[in-house]
Amino acid sequence: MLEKLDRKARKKARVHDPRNYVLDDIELMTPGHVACPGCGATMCMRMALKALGPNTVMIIPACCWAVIPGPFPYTALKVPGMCVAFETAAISATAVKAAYEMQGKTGINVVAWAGDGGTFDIGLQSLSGAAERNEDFIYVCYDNEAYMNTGIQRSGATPYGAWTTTTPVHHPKGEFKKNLLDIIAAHRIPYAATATVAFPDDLTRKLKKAASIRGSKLIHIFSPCPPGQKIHENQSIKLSRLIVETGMFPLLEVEYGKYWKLTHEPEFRPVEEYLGMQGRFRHLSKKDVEVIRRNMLADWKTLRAKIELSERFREEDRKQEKAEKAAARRKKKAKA
Ligand SMILES: Cc1ncc(C[n+]2csc(CCOP(=O)(O)OP(=O)(O)O)c2C)c(N)n1
Ligand code: SF4
Ligand SMILES: [Mg+2]
Repeated sequence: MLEKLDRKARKKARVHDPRNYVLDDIELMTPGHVACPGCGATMCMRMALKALGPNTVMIIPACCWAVIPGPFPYTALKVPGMCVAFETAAISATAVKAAYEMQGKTGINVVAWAGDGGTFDIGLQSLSGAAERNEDFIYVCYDNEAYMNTGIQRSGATPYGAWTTTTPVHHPKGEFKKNLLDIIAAHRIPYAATATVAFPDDLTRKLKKAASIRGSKLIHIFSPCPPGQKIHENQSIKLSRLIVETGMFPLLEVEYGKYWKLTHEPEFRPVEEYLGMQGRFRHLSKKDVEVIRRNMLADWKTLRAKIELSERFREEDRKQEKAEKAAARRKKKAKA
């Protein structure tokens, strides 16, 4: 029914159902790129550019996205891009932002656009340094949970139990995925969030919010990779929805490492629905699935506690603000 409504009516009908969401018309990514069909990273970029607009510069370390725009002099990006060494996304973005500022050019979104290998592992040191200094950039990690560009090797973002070429079926990954949001929240940057392309309203709102804040911002986007996760090329959106609705990838925002907020309450569908879609988990036993489910539920307990605590912090802040205002009023009155 929604498809039959015109653009205006669909926009008006928008509730929190991502299917009702109408993306901005602006198109800053062209067809003719060289990504695989169904590539989630490509959808992420298209949506991100719609949110950020033409005053954006992409700083791209070694990853699939260093290849996707196509060979020089052609490019599928209508914004400037700069390819940088694998481990340097955050520091390169810092340098580009500083160069613009020295030229008096403000209002440009300098975006470090890196894969999970370039973020969770090899670029973590440069990201940590830049975040600790609160450098002014948006860091996007499109996370396809392995080093896909070089042939699906395991990364620190690869989940427990997954097959990759370096964690074969008879010896799948035995470690749990690093928690990037926890790591980055510990740097107390003004804004960090998670997103997926199955929730475009949430994703674009978070990017717009990041663009409106000065300092370091990080958006961690789960990004399906059909050849790497062994899914059909038409299943990327479904997979992105299921990772959220099973509770495996909470949609979150965290401000200053202190205020945690859930932006979508999952349905908590069985984790088998998400795992079962992917060839990389086909070898898992019932026991393995149970380990994954229990670990996920334990993570949720910690997360709920953080969210509850955040609400208390906000309440305390409100009280403090009220008290300060009252004191200022009293002072003014006494002077008068
Ligand atoms: C210092 C260095 N080590 C290794 C490589 C080879 N390399 C290029 S892309 C890549 C994989 C990147 O993985 P990720 O960051 O997850 O992005 P994806 O390919 O999955 O998009 C690797 C290992 C390199 N270019 N530079
Ligand atoms: S290998 Fe994966 S991430 Fe890379 S272009 Fe193909 S689908 Fe996209
Ligand atoms: Mg990757």
